[in-house]
Amino acid sequence: MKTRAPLSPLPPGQLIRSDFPRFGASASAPFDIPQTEQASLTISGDLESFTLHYADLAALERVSVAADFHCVTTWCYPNVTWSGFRFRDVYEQLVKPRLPAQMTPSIVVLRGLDRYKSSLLLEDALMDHVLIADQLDGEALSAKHGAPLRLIAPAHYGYKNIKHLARIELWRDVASYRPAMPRFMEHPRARIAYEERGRYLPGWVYRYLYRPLIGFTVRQLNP
Ligand SMILES: Nc1nc2c(c(=O)[nH]1)N[C@H]1C(S)=C(S)[C@@H](COP(=O)(O)O)O[C@H]1N2
Ligand SMILES: [Mo]
Repeated sequence: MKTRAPLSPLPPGQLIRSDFPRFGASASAPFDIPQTEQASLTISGDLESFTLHYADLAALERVSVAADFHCVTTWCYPNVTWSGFRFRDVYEQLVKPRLPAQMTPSIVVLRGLDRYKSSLLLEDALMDHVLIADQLDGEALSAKHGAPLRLIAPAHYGYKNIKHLARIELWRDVASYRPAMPRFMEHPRARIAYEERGRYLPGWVYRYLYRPLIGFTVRQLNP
């Protein structure tokens, strides 16, 4: 296996893995994965819903981002290159013109085809390196890692990096989002640099809660 070195110094509490496993909560739910060119995103929330097609995204500038991938359970897979379209470009060029007057969203809710969801503050989603990606290390995104489209937010823990992205909701009020997981497990921001692993408890406490779950989850999802 190719050896990989992290691009940035390891953030607090993270440990390098030599493989990039499929990881997450809901990978066993059956769902169909469309071909990339057939992919679409439903845009909804405090606006009249509409659909973006892959061709709408493909008309935007293509950008690549290389970053270390960090799961909140403390594993890190170094130096992954994603390619796709900036969330900011999608928002500014394709979504903003369709927002009702006076509507300023504060939160973005992201949903996958497997019914997994999470949220980002709009200001975090508009950061430079946040992508709607369709490629990983120069190849079309695999089913394992989130085909056909995946949100990539490299400054945020893996659980904000929604695979199989199907729907983007924009809400005025952050209270419009209710986490699927118990609230203490989902931080509204989840910035890696600040070890925002979850709500209520200090970041380092979660290291010890989550580490024992890694082996089991990896075995279950990577037979
Ligand atoms: N749709 C969907 N996205 C998801 C998850 C999931 O279960 N479903 N798990 C999240 C978690 S906790 C992590 S660490 C990363 C794992 O990405 P990977 O499977 O490509 O390693 O995906 C995130 N995005
Ligand atoms: Mo994760």
